[in-house]
Amino acid sequence: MNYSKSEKFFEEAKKYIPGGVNSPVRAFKSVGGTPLFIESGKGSRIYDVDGNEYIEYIGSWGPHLFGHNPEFIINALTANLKKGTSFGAPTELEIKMAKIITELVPSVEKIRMVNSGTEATMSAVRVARGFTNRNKFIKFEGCYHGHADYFLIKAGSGALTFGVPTSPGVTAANAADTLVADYNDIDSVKSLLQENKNEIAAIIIEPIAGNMGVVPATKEFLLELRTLCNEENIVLIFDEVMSGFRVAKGGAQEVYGVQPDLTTFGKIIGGGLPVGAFGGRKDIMDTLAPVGPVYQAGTLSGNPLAMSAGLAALTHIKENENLYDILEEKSKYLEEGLKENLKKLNKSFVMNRVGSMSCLFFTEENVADFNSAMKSNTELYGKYFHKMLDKGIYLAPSQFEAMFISTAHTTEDLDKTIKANYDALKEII
Ligand code: HOZ
Repeated sequence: MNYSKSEKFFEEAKKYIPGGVNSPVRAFKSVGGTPLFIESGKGSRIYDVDGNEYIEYIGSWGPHLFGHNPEFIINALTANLKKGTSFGAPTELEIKMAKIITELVPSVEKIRMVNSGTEATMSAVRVARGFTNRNKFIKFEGCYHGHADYFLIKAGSGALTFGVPTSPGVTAANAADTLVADYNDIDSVKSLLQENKNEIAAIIIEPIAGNMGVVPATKEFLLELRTLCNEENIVLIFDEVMSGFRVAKGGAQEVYGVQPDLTTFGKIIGGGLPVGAFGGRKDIMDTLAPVGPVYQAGTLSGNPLAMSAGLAALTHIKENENLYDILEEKSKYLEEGLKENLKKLNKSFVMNRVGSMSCLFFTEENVADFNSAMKSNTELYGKYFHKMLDKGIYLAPSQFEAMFISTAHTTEDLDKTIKANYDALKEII
């Protein structure tokens, strides 16, 4: 394929933007080569500035549950665009948005809109601290909760991709109240609780980790976390920025049957526009200003355009009874095809999948936590990524990101992907 225009754009971009990108993983640094500059997207396809077409599995890192640019989102945006882009004052759309989220996710009694997952998680921890009058919180190694200072400690996603899970610029003081436990290891949580009796405000977890590849928590682990939080009056926060409305209408908490006290959202709830949210128990949420003393605010929070796109997405989810069955069917089809390829090639690389979120790890050992994810051969993943790209399949440019399937992926798309996967693997192993 010819990538010359992308290469030219990248050189130009690097002059004005650090690394030429506005978010590090996009730079292709961990897989090598030049990032593609995208011109447009429709359904399961994206088109780069050189005119190349790809079947793609990033879906803007999660939001595009229905593929790129579905008509119903364009219509909602167009209708609202004419009314005004931002008021910094309440609109009816915000009520509709809050209402639909509380209907779909029963643990959410009240919700506040923000502009990104990062804002959602940082606000959720602040409100948990304000509610409990405690400072410390527990996160898990390899989980990524956005880039607020105190979360960038043993974090996943881009930080992990570049081997700097704990970022310079995070001061010791910032990190002091962040305690890190091991994913799926309840004993590591119990030890921290014992060492920090009555000091822990919150435990925050991605119930389906999507930032060290896809690594689901076990149900037992989440149930035990729930019990410990009840016993110690700790706020349990599920970071469902990725899994929310992705794996089920009610997110991972519906799949597992475990209710958190607070949930953070992003990605799908914006229908492709920048939206995040955090919500949960009424008594906790009501410690937020202007009802309570915990301050949190934002000029663009609840922005009418973002709300209209998000509301269109959530309404579509609410009204489509068999949506998640369709996604499961497509995702299973792809998983079985890829596993069949591995069998034919005598390789037993691990494929983790929950609904339409999945990850092919280049390791033959079970991946259940950070350390096992780290056993992946990232160099081989880089080779695989480029082989797939050359065959017209656009995957995440990092071993430690998820692969997302949308309702727009057709059987033909999936078959092409399975064939490309076989050919790519054959060429590199
Ligand atoms: N690491 C981010 C997703 N988990 C990447 C976001 C982006 O580059 O847009």
